[in-house]
Amino acid sequence: MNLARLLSETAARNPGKPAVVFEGTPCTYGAFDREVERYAAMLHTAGVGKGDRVAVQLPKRMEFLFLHLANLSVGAVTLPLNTDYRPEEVEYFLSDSGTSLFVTDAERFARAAGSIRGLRGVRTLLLDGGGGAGEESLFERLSDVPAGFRRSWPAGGDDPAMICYTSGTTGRSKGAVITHRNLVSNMLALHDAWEWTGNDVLLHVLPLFHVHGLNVATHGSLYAGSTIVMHGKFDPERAWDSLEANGCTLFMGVPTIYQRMMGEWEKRERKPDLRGMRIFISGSAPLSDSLFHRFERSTGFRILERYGMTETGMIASNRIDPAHRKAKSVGYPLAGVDLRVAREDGADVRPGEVGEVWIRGDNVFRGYWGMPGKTAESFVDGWFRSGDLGFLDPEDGGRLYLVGRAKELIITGGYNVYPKEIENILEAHEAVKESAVVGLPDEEFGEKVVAVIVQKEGVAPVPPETFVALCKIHLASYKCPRQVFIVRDLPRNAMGKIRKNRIVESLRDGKPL
Ligand code: MLC
Repeated sequence: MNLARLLSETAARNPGKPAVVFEGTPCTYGAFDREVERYAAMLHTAGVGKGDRVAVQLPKRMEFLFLHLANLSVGAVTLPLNTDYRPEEVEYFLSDSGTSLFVTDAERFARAAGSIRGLRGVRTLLLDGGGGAGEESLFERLSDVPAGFRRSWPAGGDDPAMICYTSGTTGRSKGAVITHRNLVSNMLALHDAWEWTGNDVLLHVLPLFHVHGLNVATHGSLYAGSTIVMHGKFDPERAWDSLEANGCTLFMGVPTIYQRMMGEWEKRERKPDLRGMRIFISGSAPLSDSLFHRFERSTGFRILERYGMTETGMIASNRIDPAHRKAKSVGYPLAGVDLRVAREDGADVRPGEVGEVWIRGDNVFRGYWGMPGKTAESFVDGWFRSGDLGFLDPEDGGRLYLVGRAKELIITGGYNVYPKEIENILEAHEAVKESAVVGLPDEEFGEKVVAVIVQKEGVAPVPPETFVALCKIHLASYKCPRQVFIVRDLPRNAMGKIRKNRIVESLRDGKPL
């Protein structure tokens, strides 16, 4: 049960059919599979083998996909990295994971070189030519597959296939170790749930460095033998044009993407012809009922909302029958996924009551890389504690609704951000006494990151922009505060704990803290 092997088998059944059309250039299943093999041979020659971590920080392009599946073919583990990560974030991921090969482009490498060259045991390959200081070039290393080389797919089952870093409650990101079994079981469950076939054409506008764009959209489509029309970057105007021109049947996005698609739809006099379309799927962040209804009123399609997490892959989905898609509900657990709603003491809630969503099944990850303590905290008797609060509707066959979070997580445009990571950066500034980072409701991004800062007494006041600029040095843009407020005090409860709910309410309603 090696994911790359399964995909290679699909490729062998559809050699002449386009697997991916990237920015207008088709790549057939046959050509795709040959490239994966060539990349696998290159990795093998470079000494990359079972269990080795290969970090990939590349713009969205075909090479990303070839390399990822080649890693899995030689038993190595892919660490997909957000292209926006700053050098010190990258350094942490490489050193924490013990990465042996880092593949990136010259531009990113130039920024990060200072931090990365100090890491021992990390070899770097650059996509677009060697670096000034002698880094090797990926393309120069790629050659014809040497005689005698065959992919042997030495990893499978419970062996790791990917390590995906997720933001952490304590400010340190955690690497979720995802196995072949996790990937394959989840892919098969979605294949059935969404009745995916070789006739499907998926418009792909998501980043490849996350579970949504890579595992759900790309693996799923390559397994079904369907065609992916891939855009390098999401643009609402191009997305509608492409859905129509390519007769697409599937689309996947986060709510921010649907929000922007609606804006574009409403501007157009001639609406796109969506005759071929089967399903618009949304995930990674809650879809508001107003957007669900607005989309349906305009396009005639009910968005199918599903629920997942990096640690668990996809958990629940609304049904393929539009009559069984409901606003604000993420549907029913997928085949093979056990789900329960637990009280704080771990007992089941009464039917219909709110509690924490716990998950068990082949889809659930193995643990956090090198963090046995954090892993142990996340599981109870084999159940993964999602941190999401929800309830099952007993009147509607146990349909799942999510209503909030047990932990302080901000989801902005489909990216997860834990406040601690930003607070740590702010509080390292000499003028900052304390800070609180919260998520405020935002029409476009769902939530936006906002910081509230108390300055130390007796130091010259520092303007808010300085703090935004400071964050931008250390953190990817999506984590940086959109607004910074300087206040005299933070509201606290009787225990002295900062009342973040109060901060959110005050800022939202424009009241003083
Ligand atoms: C971009 N920016 C964001 C942001 N995306 N800020 C906050 N939150 C975000 N999500 C920043 C940019 O860096 C830039 O900052 C500014 O906002 C304007 O950028 P933009 O050009 O308007 O943004 P764009 O590049 O178009 O990106 C928007 C987006 C993107 C919605 C297309 O965020 C996106 O692709 N989101 C999908 C994320 C995703 O795939 N999540 C899946 C996680 S997996 P500045 O300062 O530089 O101007 C998962 C499991 C599951 O959660 O169930 O799926």
